[in-house]
Amino acid sequence: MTPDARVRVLSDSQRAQGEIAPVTGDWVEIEDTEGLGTVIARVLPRRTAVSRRDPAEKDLEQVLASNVDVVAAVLGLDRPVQAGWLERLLVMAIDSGAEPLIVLTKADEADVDTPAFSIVEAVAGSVPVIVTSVVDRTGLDELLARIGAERTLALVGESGVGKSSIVNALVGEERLEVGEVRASDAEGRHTTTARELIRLPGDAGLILDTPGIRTLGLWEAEHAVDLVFGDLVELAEHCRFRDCAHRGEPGCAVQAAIDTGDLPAMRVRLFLELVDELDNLRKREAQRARREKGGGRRRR
Ligand SMILES: Nc1nc2c(ncn2[C@@H]2O[C@H](COP(=O)(O)OP(=O)(O)OP(=O)(O)O)[C@@H](O)[C@H]2O)c(=O)[nH]1
Ligand SMILES: [Mg+2]
Ligand SMILES: [Zn+2]
Repeated sequence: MTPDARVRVLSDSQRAQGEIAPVTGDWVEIEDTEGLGTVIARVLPRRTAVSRRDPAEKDLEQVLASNVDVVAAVLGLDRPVQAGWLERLLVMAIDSGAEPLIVLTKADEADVDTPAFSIVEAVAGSVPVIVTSVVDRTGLDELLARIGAERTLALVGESGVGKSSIVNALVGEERLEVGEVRASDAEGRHTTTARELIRLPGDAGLILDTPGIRTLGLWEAEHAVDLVFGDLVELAEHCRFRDCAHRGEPGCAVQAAIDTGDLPAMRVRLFLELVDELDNLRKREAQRARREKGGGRRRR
């Protein structure tokens, strides 16, 4: 979009392979050329960027969207909530530099006594949570209020949780294709295959839909300790023992905060689970690295 019109421009393949390939949400400079027509001359610096480490190439950062103001980690209440998954999604949201938000979908299908709400609350910390349903329109006004004119909200989450359905509900028409989920395990079918920026009617802002993501890895898990559980890391500095495991040691500041009711016990449990999981992940990584090194020697 330019101030005057919507234009179609080329992104030459050389640039697409360069250090900054344009992604959905970028502001770009365009120029007219002789042979190619209008092309992208430059990608302007990004205010925020939703990114993950490329699962295939461990150290490569993959930018999924840029210049968004709010990143919503979307979870479906039609399936069990995995704390570890939410932690990793939140890392993407917080690390983007935008405001993080948690959106729970399909409230109309939620079990009344599902543990989902307490798990989400324990992980969320100070991140706001909005419960929605496109069937009875629960929470949609609340979600709209988080966007607002000239702001952009990006939706990220697993396939089938209802990201595109939210877009359609806010736009007021079937703007995007929506896919069924498998009845046995609520697994989605990866209906959305491209990222798309959509303008909401009545100057209500923009919404960015993304394809479902399957994996977030070690990098996200490591950063979850600081980004999602930063308050606990800080608190733990006040434990009497430097190597306190917060599992009943004397002088444990974490336990003290649970006892005074300042800290939900569930939040601490999930934190300790993450720390354990990370230990295991790191051990396995180290083993794999050793194996790969050994294999290399044998080949020589
Ligand atoms: N009951 C109920 N079903 C919903 C709700 N929102 C979405 N669904 C259903 O969930 C399924 C998946 O919805 P989509 O919007 O395609 O999910 P998505 O997150 O965009 O999935 P991908 O594009 O594959 O990443 C569809 O069958 C929707 O009708 C809701 O609030 N309530
Ligand atoms: Mg979709
Ligand atoms: Zn402690």
